[in-house]
Amino acid sequence: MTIPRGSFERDPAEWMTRLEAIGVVRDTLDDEVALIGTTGKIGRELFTLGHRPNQLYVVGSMGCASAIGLGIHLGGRGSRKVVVLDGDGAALMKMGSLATIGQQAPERFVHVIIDNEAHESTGGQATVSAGVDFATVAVACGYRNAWRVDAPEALRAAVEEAASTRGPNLVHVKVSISSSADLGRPGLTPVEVKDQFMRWFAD
Ligand SMILES: Cc1ncc(C[n+]2csc(CCOP(=O)(O)OP(=O)(O)O)c2C)c(N)n1
Repeated sequence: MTIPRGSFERDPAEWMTRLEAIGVVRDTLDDEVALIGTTGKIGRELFTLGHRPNQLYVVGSMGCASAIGLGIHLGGRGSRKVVVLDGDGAALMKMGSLATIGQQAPERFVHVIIDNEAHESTGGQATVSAGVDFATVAVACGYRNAWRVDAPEALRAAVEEAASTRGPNLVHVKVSISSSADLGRPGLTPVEVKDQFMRWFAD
């Protein structure tokens, strides 16, 4: 079994914001990568950073982003990479998906868990993620590599390597509990986003 890499070094007061983490992941990847944002403010922040046809926002179905990402990977004919932006609450809600992903072993799959130790989107209720080592869970489930990071440079390096190394791979990143008071929502309907994404994916 692979040994997860990295550790959380910083004081939680120094953790980057979720928006910053999403921006780092998005900027590290090219727009040939399918980028799936989980339910709540992760998807909304991803949209706010700039909509692209390769971005899919999972509205409502909390916990399902990684399973949807796996399905997209399995359905893909080409060599497209799939990167899932998950939340700690969402990942915990459907932790069984890690076992399915490990078993299915999608090779171009990167699972990023953006962990603020809370359900921030719905009021900041605490999750139990402070006591959960997602990187160890992932490799125990069959992921090929996993990283723990809590700084922007380390996140960039981990995502770069995770996206260019045979997967499935997981990056667990710690972020602060914060968001903008006037955060927008996708200006396209979920069906419009899905149709656009499917056309892009089929190209
Ligand atoms: C099954 C289900 N339960 C609850 C919700 C409401 N809900 C939407 S986002 C969210 C919080 C998600 O928390 P997390 O994944 O940790 O992401 P964060 O909001 O902290 O970025 C909740 C509870 C939902 N959409 N679906």
